[in-house]
Amino acid sequence: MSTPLYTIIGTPFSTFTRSITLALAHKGIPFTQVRCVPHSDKAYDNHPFGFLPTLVIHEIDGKTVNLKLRETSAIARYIDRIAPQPSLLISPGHGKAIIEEQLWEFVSLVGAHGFPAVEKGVVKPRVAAIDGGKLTDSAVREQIKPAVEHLKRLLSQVEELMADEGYVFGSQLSWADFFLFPLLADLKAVPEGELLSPRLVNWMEKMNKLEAVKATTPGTLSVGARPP
Ligand SMILES: N[C@@H](CCC(=O)N[C@@H](CS)C(=O)NCC(=O)O)C(=O)O
Repeated sequence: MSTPLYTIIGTPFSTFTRSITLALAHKGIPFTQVRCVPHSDKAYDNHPFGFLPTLVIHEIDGKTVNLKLRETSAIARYIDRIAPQPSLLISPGHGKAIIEEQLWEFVSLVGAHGFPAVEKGVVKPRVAAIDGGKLTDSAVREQIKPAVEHLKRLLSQVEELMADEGYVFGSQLSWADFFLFPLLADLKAVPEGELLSPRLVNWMEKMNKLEAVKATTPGTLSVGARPP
């Protein structure tokens, strides 16, 4: 078997990294994954600010380039261009979309507001408390109370943007699902997963049936893993 043309730099534990590996798996693009955490030497070797992920493109048109592409939304655009099918884009009429750009609006909102609210506010402190083993459940709940209140509001705003059933944009699986899923899979793995509404739980059950989701689950919080 030939060496994959793409390497993704980032631990499976990283939610932004998983958005990309979900798409690569869904589109059947072979890749190698280098498991490292943010701000590690490996991360800095590939990203000026030590963030995850970086997609290393080894060849373009048969020529070795080893180009390092950073920023998840830029990587998503590249993947769409080299492998347009199966499409992860939407058209007007998919879910609540009136124009195509509402897909990227959703993706950007999830990255800019969802990531800090879910990961920094709730999941990371909860996992640190579980691993530390010193705080009681009620002490943790007290500590993260403001973050939980913020997250509740954010989840209901996210749900507002979603179609009433199916994927984020109804019948069309899209990048919106692949950006939201890693965050909510982490949330579901901690006690604050109780914040997920029936609509979000149904959506997660639908997502869990995808082969790409199954293929990218090892190494994530949802199976009790820790980085890298
Ligand atoms: N804007 C970046 C954000 C990526 C990001 O925040 N990745 C996380 C890992 S999931 C990270 O590297 N965080 C390091 C930090 O916050 O210092 C992108 O879209 O790729």
